Amino acid sequence: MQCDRLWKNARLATLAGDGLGLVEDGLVAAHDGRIVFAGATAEAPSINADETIDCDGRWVTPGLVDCHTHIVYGGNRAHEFELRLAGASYEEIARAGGGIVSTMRATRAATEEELVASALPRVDTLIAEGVTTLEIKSGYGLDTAAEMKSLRAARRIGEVRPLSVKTTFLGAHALPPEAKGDKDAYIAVVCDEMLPAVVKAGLADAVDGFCEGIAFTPQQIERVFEAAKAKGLRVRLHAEQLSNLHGASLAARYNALSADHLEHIDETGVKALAQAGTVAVLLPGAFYFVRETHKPSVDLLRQHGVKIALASDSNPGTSPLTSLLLAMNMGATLFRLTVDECLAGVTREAARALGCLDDVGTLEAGKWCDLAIWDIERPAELVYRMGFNPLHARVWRGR
Ligand code: DI6
Ligand code: FE
Repeated sequence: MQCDRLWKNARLATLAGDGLGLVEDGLVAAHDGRIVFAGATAEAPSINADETIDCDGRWVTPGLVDCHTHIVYGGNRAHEFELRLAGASYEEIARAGGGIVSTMRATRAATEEELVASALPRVDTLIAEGVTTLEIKSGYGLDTAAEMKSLRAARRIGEVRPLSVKTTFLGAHALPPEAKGDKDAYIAVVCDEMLPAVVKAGLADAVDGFCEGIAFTPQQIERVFEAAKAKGLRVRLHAEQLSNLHGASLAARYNALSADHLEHIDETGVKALAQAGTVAVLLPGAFYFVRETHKPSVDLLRQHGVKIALASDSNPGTSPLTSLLLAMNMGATLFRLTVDECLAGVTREAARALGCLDDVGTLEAGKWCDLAIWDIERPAELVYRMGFNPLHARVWRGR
């Protein structure tokens, strides 16, 4: 077998199948950016590589996948953080015209270039930890021009960095002030104006919404989902974050890729996700940062066989986090996820949540050769440490 590049003397966590897919003495071979073999050295075909890299026994995992971020935005919300430290709640600040709307103002005021420039240091922090696929949502523009600007900035990030970017249109994130409290009228604009423009420009890979008391009702979200379906786009949903409006069941009814947050999900919601094969994306950074106390019911998710992903939710208001390693530690410490669940949650299950499991998320022949190579003795170290980055090297599409 001829290939461009071969990584030998590696310990692999392929994540293929259900578990970690551990291989003690393994190798990965890539050709034209795709994996042609990943597995035990003893089972490998004879390979003739242009370049061979000796991993010296290091661990190799799939490149990490951050499947839920709002990483493109203007300004920051350090001031609101101070208000919260003085006793104000997230919901109080949002209702007083701060929160998402304050980031909307800064996002509208920024140029596309400025949005890219301010996001890149955050994106680079993720890249430095081995992230090779990144989902980026809009939702801080809240009018057609600013939503499109944000999504163009997101696409641009995938052009200027060695990284696969998946974009998600989140027009139904919050009500902009010019809507004067009329949520139904705004949702009509999202469906009839913003979404068609975004789709026409090829700027969205999926559609998301925020189903919550401070955001939109299930009925309003359903209109967005209908519009997405008509355009042939898959949906996902911010559901059950601060209360239970039965968003998970709604998402499942629309065959959603994922339902995200889920702190307040009940068994009916969990069953619906299981039946639809919708991935539960848990966001411990947001849980931690808003000092939520109601935990997502991981036991119910396990019991019903719902796949669990973990993401940073990187955003200025509820999760100013740019570390999937720390998200894993929080998933384990706060939600009691196992090491295997955490590692699968930022690789295989995150890829499933983005609908790109055929291309990334595990080390298997045919997928992009996206690798993270780690200076660790055992995979649990990736979950166990806090604020320490053991990445040795990162490979995106074979390079
Ligand atoms: N849920 C969240 O945690 C973020 N968006 C959402 O729908 C918060 C976004 C923000 O506060 O800026
Ligand atoms: Fe979010």
